[in-house]
This record gives sequence, structure tokens and C-alpha cells, in this order.
Amino acid sequence: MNMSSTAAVVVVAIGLVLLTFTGQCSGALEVGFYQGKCGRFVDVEGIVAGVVRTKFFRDRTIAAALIRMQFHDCFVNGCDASILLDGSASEKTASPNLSVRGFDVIDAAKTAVESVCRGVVSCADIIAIATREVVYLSGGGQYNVQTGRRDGLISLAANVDLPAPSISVPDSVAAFARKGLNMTDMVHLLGGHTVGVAHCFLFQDRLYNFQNTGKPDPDMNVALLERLRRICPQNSAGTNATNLDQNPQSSFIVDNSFYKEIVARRGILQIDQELALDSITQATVTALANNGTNSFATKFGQAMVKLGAVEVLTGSQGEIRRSCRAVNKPGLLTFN
Ligand code: HEM
Ligand SMILES: *[C@@H]1O[C@H](CO)[C@@H](O)[C@H](O)[C@H]1NC(C)=O
Ligand SMILES: *[C@@H]1O[C@H](CO)[C@@H](O)[C@H](O)[C@H]1NC(C)=O
Ligand SMILES: *[C@@H]1O[C@H](CO)[C@@H](O)[C@H](O)[C@H]1NC(C)=O
Ligand SMILES: CC(=O)N[C@H]1CO[C@H](CO)[C@@H](O)[C@@H]1O
Repeated sequence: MNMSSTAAVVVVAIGLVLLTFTGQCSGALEVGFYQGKCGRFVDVEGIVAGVVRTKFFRDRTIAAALIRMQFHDCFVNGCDASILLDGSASEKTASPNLSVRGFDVIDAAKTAVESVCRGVVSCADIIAIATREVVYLSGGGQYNVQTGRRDGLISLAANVDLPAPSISVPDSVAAFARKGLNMTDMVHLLGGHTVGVAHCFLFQDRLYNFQNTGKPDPDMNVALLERLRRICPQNSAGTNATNLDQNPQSSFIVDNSFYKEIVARRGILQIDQELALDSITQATVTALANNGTNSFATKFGQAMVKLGAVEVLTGSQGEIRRSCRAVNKPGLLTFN
């Protein structure tokens, strides 16, 4: 061993000792990370849940907004709240962000938490806690949310590489695999489309000129096609929207009806419809469609926990933002 590598080992060893003493070594997410971190009686998850509940009972579409927010945050640069940062070229300005909503609820939850426990709770964890709450409020069961994430310092629109609605099933499987999520996880996560809406311009091609055939997508149920053509007139800007889960009894409920709809060829997005037809995913989709709501709820919760662990910052990485919209030291910022 030469001198410099010996020196490096010593530095690393001292670093490890320091980290151990300051308690910043713990690199993993855990359930209940904030227990005892804000004094004995402050319930961080409860405070966030309370803010989210108030919003939900005024506007239950917040559920879809937050579920999508967690996906977009975690899929771009990991679950580090980079989607929340304002700036002229930050992630939220990228075109796939269109209609990502709910920033105000995260701000309100952050303010509530900061008022009793300053500088401890990350915005990335607030997204995860808030999303768990709306899934529960929407009938999807209550999974144990992991916490201990730290907030990122970088947010660049140029990094946004989210799948397009016309992505093929194999390409989507590959995109999820790059995030450590397997085919089954992907099918469960796309079940997030059991709530929320899509705007016409994101599926209008399927109604009039699918893959330049001059014809509609042959995989779409004909009654649905006629209905969607009325909502999304040909050559219109496509700013109308329709429910991703076409069962009107279930469009706001987190349950397995999305899978039943796509099996019946009533998928709105091309990828949703293909999920039910492609040999890679068909069996998984059919099993979910034929199973009770509870089975999906459990699986969705587990998949959301796995999504929530993608490329997280922990321990002494990143920071705990004071405001979810800005890094603490804007001088360090690389996004505008
Ligand atoms: C291949 C992967 C995916 C693609 C291509 C995709 C695409 C889309 C598109 C095009 C929309 C409509 C946006 C709009 O019209 O404003 C949408 C909405 C939505 N997506 Fe996805 N998505 C994917 C995966 C996911 C995942 C993994 C989740 C969550 C676990 C998710 C949750 C949602 C929700 C809840 C909405 C409705 C948002 C609202 O109503 O505000 N998506 N998605
Ligand atoms: C996918 O990951 C889940 C959860 O981590 C695991 O239970 C499952 O066995 C995996 N499935 C495949 C097909 O690898
Ligand atoms: C929006 O949808 C309605 C039907 O729900 C339709 O009458 C109207 O023309 C649509 N508007 C646009 C701009 O596409
Ligand atoms: C429903 O899901 C459960 C749990 O994953 C499984 O044991 C059962 O076999 C499934 N039932 C059907 C009808 O697919
Ligand atoms: C909330 C938000 O910043 N939305 C942006 C999403 O991307 C579009 C197009 O790039 C912007 O115009 C929006 O302001």
C-alpha cells in the first residue's frame, strides 16, 4: 500500500468515526424515521396528513395530483423533491410536467411541520407522506411509508426523461428497470391511473390517425371511441380531459377497476391499453382485474414504497430545505 492510499484509508476511517458519532451514517430509509426527532409529542406524519385531509375534502382530485407528483419526482433524479424547485429551467417547467399539481398542498404541509419542528423534515418525505395519505383517503389502503429522505440541490428540465404515453410495453419495462423497478412493479404502479385525468392531446392520435394509418386505434372499444371523439374533436387543441379510469363509479377510487377497464379495451392512454394486450404484461393485468380491490391496494402500496426508494438521498447527503421551492443556498444552484 503506498502513502497516498494509506492516507485515503485514514481519512475514510476518520470520516466513518465522525459519521458514527454525529449519527449521520444511517443511509437507509425506515418507517417512522421522524419518531422522536421533533420532541416526544410531535407527530410529523399526522401533521402532514391533517393538511392533506383538509385539502382532499374540498377537492378530491388532489389525490391524483399527488400520486403523479411522486412518480414524476422519483423518476427524474430520484425522490429528492427536485420537482418542487422553482426556476426558469427547473424540472417542473419541462413539458411532461403539464398539469402536475399540488405544489400548494406540499407548501402548506411544510409550513405546518416547520412551525413545530424547524429544519428537520425534508420536502421529499412530505411528498411521500402526503401521497400515502391521499391513497388511503381514496380507498387504496394505508401502507407504511418510509422516511429519511433528504432534499436534492439540482433540478433541471433537461434531465426530465419521462415516458411518453405512446411508449411501447417493452420500452416501458426497460425504463422502469433503469430505476430498479421490475415488470410487476411497473404494472402495479401504472394502476395509479385508477384516478385522475388525461388531456385529449395526449391520446388524440388514437382517435383519428393512429400511427399514421388515417384510422383510429383498432384496440379501442368502439363506444369509447365515439364518446372520446365528442370530447376531443378532430384538429382541436386537445385541452379537454377525460378520466383515466373510465368506470364512472370508480374514477376517484384507488382500486383495481382500471385493470378491468383496460381488459375491456377502455384504456385512455396507448400504454395503458397495451398493458392489457402485450404478452409481457397481460397475465399480470388479467390477474389484477379478476381479483378483489384489496389485493391491488396492498400491491399498489408496496409498489409505491419501492418507487419512493428510487435514488434517494439519505444520511448527510443533500439538505433539509427551508422552503420546498428553493434550495437553502441559491448560490450553489445549477438550474438557472
Ligand atoms: C409509462 C409510464 C407512464 C406514462 C407514459 C404516463 C403518462 C401519463 C399521462 C400522459 C397522463 C395525463 C397527463 C395530463 O393529461 O395532464 C398521466 C396522468 C397521471 N399519471 Fe401517469 N404515466 C405513467 C406512469 C404513472 C405512474 C407510475 C403513476 C403513479 C404511480 C402515474 C400516475 C398518474 C396520475 C395519478 C395521473 C392523473 C393526474 C391528474 O389527474 O392530475 N403515472 N400519466
Ligand atoms: C419484482 O419485485 C417485487 C418487489 O420487490 C418482487 O416481490 C417480485 O418477485 C419481483 N418480480 C419479478 C418478476 O422479478
Ligand atoms: C370539450 O368537450 C365537449 C364535450 O364534453 C365538447 O362539446 C367541446 O367541443 C370540447 N371542446 C374542445 C375545445 O375540444
Ligand atoms: C388474488 O390475489 C391473491 C393475493 O395476491 C391471490 O392469493 C389469489 O390467488 C388471487 N385470486 C385470483 C382470483 O386471482
Ligand atoms: C407548474 C409548471 O411549472 N408548469 C410548467 C410545465 O411546463 C410547461 C411547458 O414547458 C410550462 O409552461 C409550465 O409553466
